[in-house]
Formats: sequence, C-alpha cells, structure tokens
Amino acid sequence: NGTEPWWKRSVVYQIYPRSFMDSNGDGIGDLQGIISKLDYLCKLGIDVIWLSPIYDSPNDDNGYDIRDYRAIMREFGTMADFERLIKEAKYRGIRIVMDLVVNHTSDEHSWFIESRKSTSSKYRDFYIWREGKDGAPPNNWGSIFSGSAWERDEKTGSYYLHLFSKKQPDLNWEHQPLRKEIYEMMTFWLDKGIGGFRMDVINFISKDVRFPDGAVHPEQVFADGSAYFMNGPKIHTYLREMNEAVLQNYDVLTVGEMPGATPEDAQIYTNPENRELNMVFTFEHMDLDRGPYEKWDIQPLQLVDLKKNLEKWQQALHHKGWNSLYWNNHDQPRVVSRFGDEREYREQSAKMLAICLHMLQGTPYIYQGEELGMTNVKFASIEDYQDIETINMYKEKREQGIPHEKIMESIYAKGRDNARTPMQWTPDGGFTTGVPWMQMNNNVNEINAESALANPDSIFYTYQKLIKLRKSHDIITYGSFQLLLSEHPYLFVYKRVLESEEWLVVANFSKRSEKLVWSDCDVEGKNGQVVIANYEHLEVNKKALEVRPYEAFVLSF
Ligand code: TEU
Ligand code: CA
Repeated sequence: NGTEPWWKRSVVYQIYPRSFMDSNGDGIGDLQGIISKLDYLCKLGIDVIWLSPIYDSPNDDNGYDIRDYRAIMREFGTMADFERLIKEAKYRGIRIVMDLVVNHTSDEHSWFIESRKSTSSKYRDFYIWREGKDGAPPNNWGSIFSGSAWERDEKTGSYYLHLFSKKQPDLNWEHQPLRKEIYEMMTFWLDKGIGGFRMDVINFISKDVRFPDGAVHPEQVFADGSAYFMNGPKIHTYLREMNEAVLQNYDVLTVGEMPGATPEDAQIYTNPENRELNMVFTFEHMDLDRGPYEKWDIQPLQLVDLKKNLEKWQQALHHKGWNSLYWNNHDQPRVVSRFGDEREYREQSAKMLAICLHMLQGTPYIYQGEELGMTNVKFASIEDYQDIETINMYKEKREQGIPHEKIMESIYAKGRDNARTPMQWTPDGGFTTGVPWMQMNNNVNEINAESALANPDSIFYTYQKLIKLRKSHDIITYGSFQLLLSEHPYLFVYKRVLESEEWLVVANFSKRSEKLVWSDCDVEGKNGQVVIANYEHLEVNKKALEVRPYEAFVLSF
C-alpha cells in the first residue's frame, strides 16, 4: 500500500566497479562500462544498483580507502560519467546507492595529512591518536588486516588507530567537526539524486574511548556479545544525529554493514521509529562455516545452523524492522562454491540457493556474477592475489611457519578475490580488450552472460523470475515465516503465510535424494500450485515426494 517504503519490494544488484566492465581497454572496470550494461541489468529486472566505492582512492583496499570524498576515482572516469550513469539508470527506473565509508579514510586524505603534521593541527582530532606504553602500542588490539591496530607516527611519536590497513586511519566520531564534514559530504551526493547509502562497517564508528585491552583478534565478539569496537556506546546517537541532519530529508535506502550485530541489535537499528537505518547486513550466517577465532579456520557448514540462524533473523525483525538477504558480496567467497556444488550440480544448486534466499522476508541483494552462477577461483601462486587482507594474512602466517599449502586452502575457501575476478560477459571474456587487472576465472567459456541469455533454463532466468514474482505477490514481502523440519540435515523447508495464502518453500542443500512427507508440512490433501522450481515434473499429489539433488521448489496453497 502507499505508505510502505519502496525498498521493501526492491531487489538490489551490487557492482564491484573494478571488476564489472572495462570500456577503455586499461583492464580496469569503469563507469562507462557500467552504463553499457544497464540494459542487461534491466533485463534481469533489478531496481537498485549498489556501487562499491568509486571515490578518489590510492586503492590500498580497492576504494575502501578514500582520499577525496567528492571526486571520482581516476581509473573509473569522471564526475560527468557519474552524472550520466545516474541519469541513464533513472531513465530505466533504477536507483544508484553509493558506498559510504566513514569509519576511516585513506592516509592520503588531506585531513590525515594535516592531522599527522602536529598535535596542535586543526585536524588532529579528526583521527584517533594515543600515546604508546613503554615503546609498545596503546593496547593489544589487532587489525582485521593483520598486525597491530596501531601505527606509530614518526613526526609526533604518537600512535594512530587503524582497524583495517595502516593506510586506513580510523576517523574520530567523538569529534563534532568531523561529523559535520561527513553530513555535508552525504548531502553533496544525495543532492546529485542518488538512491541511498550502503554504510561500510558503520557499527564500528563508536569505540570504547578508554581503549582497554580487548580480544586479541578484532572480530572476536565476547561471550556477552560485547566487542571492543563493534556496536559501541554512541552508535545509536550518531545514527540518529545523521538521520536528523541529512537522511530524513530524502526518500532513500540505507543499509548498514554490521559485523558482530545480533538480531536484538538489528531490532534497534532497523525499527523505523528509531530513525536510524532501514536495514543492516548481518555477518552471523556468513560466520557459520568458520572456527571461533577467525574466518580462515574452515569448518563445514551444518545446514541446521544456517536454518536456525535465518529463522532467528526472520522472526526477530518480522513487524519490528527489516532484513537484508544475501549470500554474496565483494568480501565473501562465491556461494555456489561455498554452500552449493560448483561441479556436478552447479546450475541446480545455484538456482536452489537463489530460490531459498529470495523467498525469505527482506530485501534481496544479488552480487555481480551470482546470477550466472560464477564460482570461486584457484590461482596457483600467491602473487596472483590482489586483496590486501589475503596478502597480509599470507605474510603473517608464513612468518608463523604455517605451510604454504595450508594457507592456500584457506584462501581458496574464503579469500575475497574469489568474488573479485572480472565479470564473465562472453565465452572469451568480454570484460576488457586489454589485460584485466586480475586474472579471469578459467571457466568463462562455459559460465558467461551471453551463454546464459541464450539458454532459457539458465540461472539468469531463475533470478529474473524470482524478481518478477516479488513484484506481483505480497506474500513474499509481507508474509510471516515459519521453519519446518528444523532438525533435517539436508532439507531447508519453510512456509510463508499471508492471510489465507500459504507458500511452501523446499530446498535440498545436498546431492542426496531426500524423502519429504507432505503431512510433515501439514499440506496433505491440499493440491499446491508450482510457483517456481529448478526441476521439471513435480509430482505434488501423492503422500510423499523424493526431493532430488539440490532440488528447490515453491508451492502455493
Ligand atoms: O568490510 C568490513 C569487514 O569487516 C570485512 O573486512 C570482513 O570482516 C572481512 O573482509 C571478512 O573477510 C568492509 C568492506 O566491505 C571491505 O571490503 C573493506 O575491506 C572493509 O570494510 C574496510 O573498509
Ligand atoms: Ca577502464
């Protein structure tokens, strides 16, 4: 109905511009390349494009280290290109959401250059400076990109905080003049007609300013859910101030990336009455196939854990807030290789994962190439990897004497470059006429947009249909969620209910055939209509059904 916000029924497509489409043959994706692919995205049917950062940057962390918030990265093009992208997208009914990276800047940002000059600099308090202790850093915090989270600056002998790379100094949100600069910058972009912001690690911006020694590993969340820099003491104050100062004046989408946030945190962040954010990206379901210490400790996913985690988030935010729904982004390995089967059942498992995710309540995010079933990659040498997180981790673990092969297993499973190989447009590549900044995946001749568009049974058309269904069935956006067969190790079975309408979603996360008894789903005797399925010939009207390997279907009753 009229009062419901538009983003509850939208599907967002995430573009990592560096790897999406190169228009000028320098091997690096760019804005004109994106413009040339808008008709492809129109055909898919998406409503919003989230662009990973396109601001001026030295690219230590591929744009997540911003040097000038009001300039376009040279490799990506010009402000005129950006304004043309906005116009061309708008003409096609597509909004452009920008990536707001305000927990830190690049160390080449003019604010930091001034800040480090002297302790009396006007910009000193734009960043977090502390004195060391007996020649050691101020505390034992680790950087997410390895090593200490503190870097000693020669000029003044003080240490500055960087939760990420040493070229990404953290901004000091306690300092009101900094917050004012950020709000003015946000207004600058919103006045250009963007559709909103994805906010990078936004729940890190409030820290415990006593900077106590904490968990040695930065992402470790303490048993009581607290961590030393996530969901800090003033986070809600800052988000409400940001809303008051900027966001409330625009009808835009805001999604906060929130490592360490729980459903209870999200109930506060996404409750519309709190005027904070529309939705958040949780990491909980992305942390189920790892050890307690760090993401590189690989553990096989237990489907029951995934089902229960998604159920927790669905129930916690139903009628209270709003969920984002994702399997992929530029930091995560490709889901078909991670939770599906990239070899024997690649297409079926990719479709199953899409159906299972898009039938949940929330706004779905599709990461570039997910709609093609693009897979992880295995480069032979560490030299072929570009991601600073991977490179720093490799160096650190080699110094600890961990064998190359063991580290490479972790990189193959969880490295971020899995998601950053160039988008596969045609059987011979189609990303660039030059040498791509990162090697293309060698399965491009089989997995590419051209082949997908020519094949009516491709994964692409499953995504296209899921997006269409969302537009015409309120039950997907507003129905309640009920998990069934919660202990089943291979089948993810749930219901969506809206008034008298009932949809049953069945997804087989395994290559085994699994028996499904209709009475267990209390639909016995009712003849369901197939809404969408990834196999042909669904025998519905018997007492039980053999669910085939990676089979997924939705029945409406
Ligand atoms: O990521 C936040 C973050 O914590 C990730 O680094 C994630 O924990 C890690 O990559 C898991 O392997 C955001 C951006 O999405 C990421 O690309 C940036 O590197 C990071 O912030 C710093 O801006
Ligand atoms: Ca280019």
